[in-house]
Amino acid sequence: MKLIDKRIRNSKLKEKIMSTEEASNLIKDGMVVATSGFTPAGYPKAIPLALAKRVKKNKEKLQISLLTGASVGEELDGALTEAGIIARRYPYQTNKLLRNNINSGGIAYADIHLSHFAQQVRYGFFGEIDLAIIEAIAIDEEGNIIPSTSVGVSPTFVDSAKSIIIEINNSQPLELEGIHDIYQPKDPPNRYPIPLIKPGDRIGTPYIPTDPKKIRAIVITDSNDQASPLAPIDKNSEKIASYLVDFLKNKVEHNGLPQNLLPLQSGVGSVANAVLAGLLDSPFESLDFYSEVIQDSVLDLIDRGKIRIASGTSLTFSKEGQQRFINNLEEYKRKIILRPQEISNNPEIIRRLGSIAMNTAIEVDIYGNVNSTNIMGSKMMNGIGGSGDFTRNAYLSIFVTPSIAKNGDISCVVPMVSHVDHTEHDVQVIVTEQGLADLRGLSPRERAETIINNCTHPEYKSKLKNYYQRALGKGGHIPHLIKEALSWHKKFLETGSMK
Ligand code: 0RQ
Repeated sequence: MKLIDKRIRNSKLKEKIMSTEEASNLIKDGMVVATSGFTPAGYPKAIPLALAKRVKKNKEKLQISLLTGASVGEELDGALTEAGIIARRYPYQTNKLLRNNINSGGIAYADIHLSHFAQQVRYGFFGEIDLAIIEAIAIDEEGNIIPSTSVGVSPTFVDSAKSIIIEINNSQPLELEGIHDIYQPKDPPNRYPIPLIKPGDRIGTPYIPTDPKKIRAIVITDSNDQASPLAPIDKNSEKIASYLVDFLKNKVEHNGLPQNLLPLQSGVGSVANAVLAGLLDSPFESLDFYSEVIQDSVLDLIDRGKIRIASGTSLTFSKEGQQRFINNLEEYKRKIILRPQEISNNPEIIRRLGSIAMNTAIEVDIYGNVNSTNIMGSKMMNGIGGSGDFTRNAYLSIFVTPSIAKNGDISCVVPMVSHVDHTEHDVQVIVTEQGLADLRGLSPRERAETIINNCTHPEYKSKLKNYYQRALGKGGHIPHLIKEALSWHKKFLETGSMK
């Protein structure tokens, strides 16, 4: 069989094949455009590049609202930002140029919990979706889309959009077929419980149900997902990982946590990666992952025979990870399931499974509030992503962060965070390279003492103790000297150091 017949199995749909330039002409000024893609995996690449090139060349005025699953690659967020095409952006991003435009007010960005996004699209919160652009490995006989390395919000975009463009990406292996499990809940008042009881349950279809009449164009492409380079694991990340593994071991021995723990969720980044690496040499076996992003460290754990099942919404590998995954795809496919982010991050399911959530903070305060998004309370970094979905609903909600940033000029433990994403009500454990604070059941005053004693850097410990002692003199359930609490950040902004 010819490759094209394997990739497009509905012969009538082959008539829709066109060049990327022609397909990009379907995108018009003012449109709401929704694309596949989650943490640079499975996003369309050729059409956005063609669009950006044309707009720049012709100096066209063309601006769109861009909706995706989460962050996407340079070819989409980078190229469209550079060409001035993005007017509005939802729900998460990690692109430097885009971030700068958001922070200067040039692009309107709303940072949204990833589990909420699909239903908010269906509820019409972002207006009608004019066009969905979806990367696929194939289209089946009925015209259904078989997605590539991520699912994200694609099923909802395909349902809601007036028209669909498909990028068939020949560099994404056809053998991915069967890894996906697509299920969409009905909307209130007709919503039923989601029938997923165990992380490995399959409850949907291996393709995105698609109305073939809406498919306006198909383009054939051949380029890899932008790989995320993995930072080497540093000493501090190793320390954080070892405190965390010891804590979990202790909970298994003394607090009835099962031997194979509970389904794990881990954020992205180097500390998160180190924590998963810490599990490699831990005594835990038969681990389940119910997370959003599946990174290289999950492949390590699978290879070591530590993982029973890993469920997520995207495959976010380094260059070597991509190759390793492809070389042993049939084996990995037995252990990995990709779901819509509405299911991978679903509060109902996370509460049911009793996940152990591990995410990274920018800063934490002495009472346990966490800032994950806004540097110095004001400059957007990436977004809340899925951290809130898991943190609010997990069995155990853990945040990790180095105790200092910017060569020690910033303490990541402060009296009051400059922006709150996760409140004191949601956060149960904080870990830095200095130690671990177990906040479960503690009053705010007990939390402050534990966090200051266990997690702060020696350079800042006496300063924080001094603040807390004087705040105690003022009394209150959460003792604070409000003006002084806020002046920590002010001092950094004015002098370049919190010291
Ligand atoms: O600055 O970029 O100028 O070097 O913040 O910090 O240490 O590189 O950390 O890459 O692990 O990201 C929270 C942003 C951490 C990420 C965050 C500065 C620091 C550096 C980045 P530079 P690092 P990481 C799963 C769950 C929210 C979404 C989430 C994130 C930059 O983990 O986006 O969890 N999380 N999703 O120097 C000022 C401080 C600072 C600081 C660090 N206290 N004050 N600047 N920095 N601490 C994924 C998804 O949901 C898709």
